[in-house]
Amino acid sequence: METITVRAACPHDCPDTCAIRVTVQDGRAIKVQGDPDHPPTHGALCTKVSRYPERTYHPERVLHPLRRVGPKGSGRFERVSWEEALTDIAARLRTIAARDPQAIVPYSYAGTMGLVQGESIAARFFHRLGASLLDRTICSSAGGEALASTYGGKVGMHLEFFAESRLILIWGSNSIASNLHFWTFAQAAKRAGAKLICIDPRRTETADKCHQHIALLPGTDGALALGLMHELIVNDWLDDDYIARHVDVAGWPALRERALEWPPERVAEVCGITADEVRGLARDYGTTRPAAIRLNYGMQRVRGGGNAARLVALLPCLTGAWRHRAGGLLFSSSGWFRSVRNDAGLQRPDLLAGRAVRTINMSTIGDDLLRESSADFGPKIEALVVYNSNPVAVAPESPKVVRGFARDDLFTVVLEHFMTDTADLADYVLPATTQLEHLDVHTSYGHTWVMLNEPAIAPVGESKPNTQIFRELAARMGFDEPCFADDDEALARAAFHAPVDFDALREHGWFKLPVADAPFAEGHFPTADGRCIVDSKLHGVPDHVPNYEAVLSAPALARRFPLAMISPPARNFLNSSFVNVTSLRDIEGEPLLEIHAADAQGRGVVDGAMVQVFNDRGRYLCRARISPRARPGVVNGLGVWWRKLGAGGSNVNEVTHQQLTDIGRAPSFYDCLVEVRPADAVS
Ligand SMILES: Nc1nc2c(c(=O)[nH]1)N[C@H]1C(S)=C(S)[C@@H](COP(=O)(O)OP(=O)(O)OC[C@H]3O[C@@H](n4cnc5c(=O)[nH]c(N)nc54)[C@H](O)[C@@H]3O)O[C@H]1N2
Ligand SMILES: Nc1nc2c(c(=O)[nH]1)N[C@H]1C(S)=C(S)[C@@H](COP(=O)(O)OP(=O)(O)OC[C@H]3O[C@@H](n4cnc5c(=O)[nH]c(N)nc54)[C@H](O)[C@@H]3O)O[C@H]1N2
Ligand code: SF4
Ligand SMILES: [Mo]
Repeated sequence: METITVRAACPHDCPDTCAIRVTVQDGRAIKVQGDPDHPPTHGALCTKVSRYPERTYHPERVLHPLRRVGPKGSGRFERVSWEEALTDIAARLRTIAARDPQAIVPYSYAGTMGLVQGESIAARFFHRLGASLLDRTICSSAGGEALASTYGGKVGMHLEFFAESRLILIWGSNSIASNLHFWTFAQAAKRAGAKLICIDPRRTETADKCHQHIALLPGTDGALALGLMHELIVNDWLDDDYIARHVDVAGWPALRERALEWPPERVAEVCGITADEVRGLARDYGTTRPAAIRLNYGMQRVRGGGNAARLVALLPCLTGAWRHRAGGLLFSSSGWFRSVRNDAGLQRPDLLAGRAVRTINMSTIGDDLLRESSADFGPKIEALVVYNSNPVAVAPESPKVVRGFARDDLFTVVLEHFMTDTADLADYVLPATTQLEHLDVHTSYGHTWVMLNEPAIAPVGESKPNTQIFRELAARMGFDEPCFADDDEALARAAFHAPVDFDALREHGWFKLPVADAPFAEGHFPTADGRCIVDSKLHGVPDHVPNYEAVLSAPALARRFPLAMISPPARNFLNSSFVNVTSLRDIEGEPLLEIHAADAQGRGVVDGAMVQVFNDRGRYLCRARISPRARPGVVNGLGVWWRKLGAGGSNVNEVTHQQLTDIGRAPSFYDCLVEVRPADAVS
């Protein structure tokens, strides 16, 4: 019996990017464990990924190419050979491309965050083809562009130094569920006497463990940040020296004036909290050193998410919190990798050869699949190639997404591990390898280590890496540029510029970027003049932008649908990944709607009963849990279930909409009014 250990990295869309050791016995992965030597993740994996062998050898893995034989969505597929599948797919794509290659749309996101199995050969393929480009906005572009308009990039504090903070605001983040290794450092700070405050409409398991929980209404973070600024100004808690030297001097007076219009009483009314909560939070933030903010994506999935993220990001610039390495803010660390990543080398946009192709926003795929050709839109979408994503479950307003994917005249190819809701609506499903079966390299959006993932086992069944599938498809399309012959190791080697060295990465498994401990202690923001931006050329001076759908901003709609619904992730799933892993689904049980007792009363909603959650866009079924985790007026629909494994073939995105955020063209999933009634009520 031969047992070896292989060095890997977690590929999932999670800020932690854990270092993993895979134990392989006679060619079979039997155990995955965290690597205790990796400083930011120190040997702990989350429950989801510690079940990786269960997912990898799942009896429902797609093991060979499949071609649809029944009507779309019937679930009837037949096994075909790779040769047959790829030849037919290439022929179909060629026919469409002969009319207009922009009618072909790639659809991919972060099923794997790997640079090789993400956008390398795949991007080259679509660039060479002249297909539509995809605007990858579904998760973080509101906050990301907001940060770029404030600090000049997605840069922030080091994860580890949160352990030394005296005050941590955990803002729009359920860290215990979605950023476990940050939570470890926050716990260390707590043990050393730091105060932890959670700002979240939902009383999460993270909120339970903080000293204080401020349960504001969804989409009101911008107002809260303005209120904090008001208090910082009137109480003289600003760091005038830091502002004078490192803040955009032209923009600050206008913001100062705006903030003075937000006294605690006004903030309290808009946010649905008390004026004392605003004052107390401002006092803590204004008078504690060092003070850190862990901002996360939850607060930017609303209409004003971009402006709100800008306002929060300015707080540590006004108090000079950046002077200390344990002060400042972390939203995403991905910008630190910008200078070492060779994205153009991997993705080769030059293969577009000067063709101006349109861009499709992945967040409006529901509407866009239902559009006809027009001068404004360009050609009707005739083909979709989906990889690393499950849009039928995760994209907003799924009634339209499903109708779009179900179109008889749409040709859809899905590269997947499993028959997801999206794969069910495909013409071809191609089996892809998992992280244990392929080579990859990773950056992170929660720490500053570059990571390597070595393949631990041979591909399961007939599965192939995404790269190999696109290589073989390129050959059949007649794309003979040498870049289509690059193998995965060549791609991994090409992924980074110095000082990241692939051979050293292979030896050690990871490489820490040289980022200063307190990067903005002396300014040096990655902006044109090194100062943080208040008045952005693109977006002006930030302001509170109310939700599309809320009691205060849309009173007529709120009379019909009075409850605000947020749909944060369930702890044991990762977006829609892992929903089909039985042991994890057993922990989650069923799709749940948390509702406050005051809202359940009068609606005939009883604890544990099935309910319909609905609005004009659609309805979904789930089980009601009367719970103090929900605040009055807000219900929490935990996501993101596979529709077919949820109740009545539906999930939370039945009711979300496709209107975009103020900055970053992102979905506003948590800006959504609904009504709730018992499932057996007659509509
Ligand atoms: N277990 C698990 N981990 C995950 C994921 C997962 O699905 N499951 N998803 C991964 C992905 S894709 C991402 S992008 C990251 C980050 O993922 P996020 O989606 O940021 O996940 P959370 O940390 O749960 O943060 C969301 C929190 O924001 C709160 N929230 C909702 N609306 C508002 C609001 O208007 N204001 C404020 N202040 N809070 C609000 C929600 O109640 C929730 O607790 O996590 C990753 N990690
Ligand atoms: N209502 C609501 N909707 C949401 C959210 C929410 O909070 N509420 N969260 C949003 C967020 S933050 C995000 S990031 C998106 C996430 O949306 P997606 O990026 O689509 O994430 P997943 O649902 O995890 O689907 C990823 C798929 O990729 C597949 N995959 C993994 N690795 C590979 C590989 O190597 N090759 C191939 N071919 N496939 C692979 C997995 O099997 C999985 O089915 O969802 C968004 N949708
Ligand atoms: S999902 Fe996140 S916490 Fe879990 S193993 Fe992967 S990187 Fe680590
Ligand atoms: Mo995400």
